[in-house]
Amino acid sequence: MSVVTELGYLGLSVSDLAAWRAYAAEVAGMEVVDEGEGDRLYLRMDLWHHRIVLHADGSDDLAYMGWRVAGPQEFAAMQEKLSAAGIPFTVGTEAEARERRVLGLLKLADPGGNPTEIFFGPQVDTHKPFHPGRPMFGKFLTGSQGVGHCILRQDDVEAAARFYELLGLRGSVEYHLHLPNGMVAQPYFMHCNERQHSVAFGLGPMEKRINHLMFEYTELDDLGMAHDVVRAKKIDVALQLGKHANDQALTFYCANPSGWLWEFGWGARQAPSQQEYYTRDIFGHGNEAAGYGMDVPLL
Ligand code: MBD
Ligand code: FE
Repeated sequence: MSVVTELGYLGLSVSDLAAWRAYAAEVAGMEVVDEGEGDRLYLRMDLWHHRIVLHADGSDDLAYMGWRVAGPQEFAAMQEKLSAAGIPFTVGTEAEARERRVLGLLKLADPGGNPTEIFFGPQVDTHKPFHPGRPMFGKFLTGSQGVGHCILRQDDVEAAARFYELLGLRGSVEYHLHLPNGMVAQPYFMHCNERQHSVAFGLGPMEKRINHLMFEYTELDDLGMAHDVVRAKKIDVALQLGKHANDQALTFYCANPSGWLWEFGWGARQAPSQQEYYTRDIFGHGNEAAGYGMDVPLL
């Protein structure tokens, strides 16, 4: 049985690399690494070579997501599982694996058409302490929980759920949200480790592949500091500070330089072993800046 263990890395296509460099460092506190290639920057959140690559190729959307498997045996077993399920994939060449700083790489697409990669063996720079882009009280919460979570575009939620189940994630609908138009939004959340969800979908049609990336600080004060910076820079906030019912993280959502959202968080609980659903959040998460695909009433 081969299952993915974490959302390990993301590639983002961006048009304004300079704006992203400033946002990642000064707003989020990530370490920006420029290796002089000219067409990309790396964002570090821990000891990995990178968790995020910013590719300056202009589409301002998700470029790819990387899901980790434990090692070479799991990597081979995953290929057998995908083949048996009739899911097409290509095995990354040595050059492609080196580009991602991994030992082994598969490339495929999820049912929504989102470029998806499965890898093992990330380059971990244990010799290079994490150095935040601005002073931080603590760290980014990664480790066995991976980068964070994403909400993705999926036209067919059932197909998406079956695909991510095959990869080894579990989950279900976790909210029934009554919309002003009388419809009920039923977002679907899936996990593969203690992080309450690593991927979610089912919030309706989306312009981009990705609605948001959530990442988490270990210290509440870092979330507060980020919030102060966002307010001082007058960056659009789509959802105000609030606490989700499912992961119970304190979060807010603000625009990134590509015009989609980063959800800054702290204090999430771990995934419970049995499914639950909710009809609203615990507090906050008021809707503020509209037009970011998060105009859903969570309260
Ligand atoms: C989340 O992380 C989220 O983005 C939404 C919309 C609801 C619950 C948890
Ligand atoms: Fe989220």
